[in-house]
Amino acid sequence: MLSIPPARPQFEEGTTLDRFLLETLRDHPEATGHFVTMINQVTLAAKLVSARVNRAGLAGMFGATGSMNIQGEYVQKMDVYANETFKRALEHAGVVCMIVSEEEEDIIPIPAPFIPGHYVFAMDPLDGSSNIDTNASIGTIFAVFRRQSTRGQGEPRDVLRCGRDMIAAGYIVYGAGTVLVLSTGQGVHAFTLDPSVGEFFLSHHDIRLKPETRSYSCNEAYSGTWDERLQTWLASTKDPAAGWSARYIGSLVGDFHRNLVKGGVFLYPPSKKSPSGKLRLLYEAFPLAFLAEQAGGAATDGHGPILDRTLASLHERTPLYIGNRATVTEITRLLSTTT
Ligand code: AHM
Ligand code: MG
Repeated sequence: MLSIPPARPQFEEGTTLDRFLLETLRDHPEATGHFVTMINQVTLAAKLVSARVNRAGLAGMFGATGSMNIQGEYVQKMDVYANETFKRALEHAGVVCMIVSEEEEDIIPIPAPFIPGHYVFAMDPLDGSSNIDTNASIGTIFAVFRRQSTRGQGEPRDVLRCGRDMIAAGYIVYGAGTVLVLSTGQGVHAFTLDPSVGEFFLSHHDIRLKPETRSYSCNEAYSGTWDERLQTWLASTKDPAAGWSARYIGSLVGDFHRNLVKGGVFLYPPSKKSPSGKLRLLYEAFPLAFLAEQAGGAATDGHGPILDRTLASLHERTPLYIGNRATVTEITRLLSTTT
């Protein structure tokens, strides 16, 4: 009798990011070439930034440049390096028509003689950069839209979009290891860089956020100026019987990644210091909300889903409540009740 070998799992150990994309995007041949090229350029930049982050202390890359960005924040040397590296990697590949970066006030057009492509790429090139000098996790966050205009360098309407128009989103966290987390709308998958061969390999397939986990991440020192209903909720987490714990790195990408893997909710409410919230809608809240929803979690601005918002200006800020669905829903319900 013939024995039939067990079916090969679709994604066996050693699946590279490239192979994963080609197999999962097989039904979208029109997108495959350009999209995969764009992600390949993202991974090239990520490897360069990862290598520089690992050597930051030796390469004289700790500390600030002495100048401030358009957000009024001190620019770190690594912010500049990451911004330039991602721009250089993407501009010549013929796949994006424009780039938007936290580090630059205006839309960054694709310079001649390079050819503008199908996609809009919005990024926070180095989130949590104030943590560089401490070796804590930092990261690059990105959102991808398909352009609406049909030719040329792209127009503001290509980026002033509803969050639900995103076709892909992800981040790279530079921590104890370098991990790329990506969604193209078919679940959330993580790829870990093996620095010895310079490849990203699938390490976490179809990550799911549990419906509920009792862990929160926020800058609690600001809670004295939060909405009182939120202060009451926060006080309730101090009941030992409720079983809560707190984890806060102060690096959105690091905190979100931890919560994605272990469970938890991240909050950055409006405070006296940041009345509209601190985080930016386009390249922080939108992409992480895309990932959270794809993983079965939720993300709101305290009133409704982040992804239902439409961007009014490039660097618009928003409050953010993101992570396990039950806690995000509870907080949003509390904030929506009239006092
Ligand atoms: P950045 O994009 O300039 O690094 O600022 C955003 C960072 C987030 O990573 C983090 O969640 C937040 O700022 C921390 O803010 P705070 O120091 O107010 O807690
Ligand atoms: Mg940031």
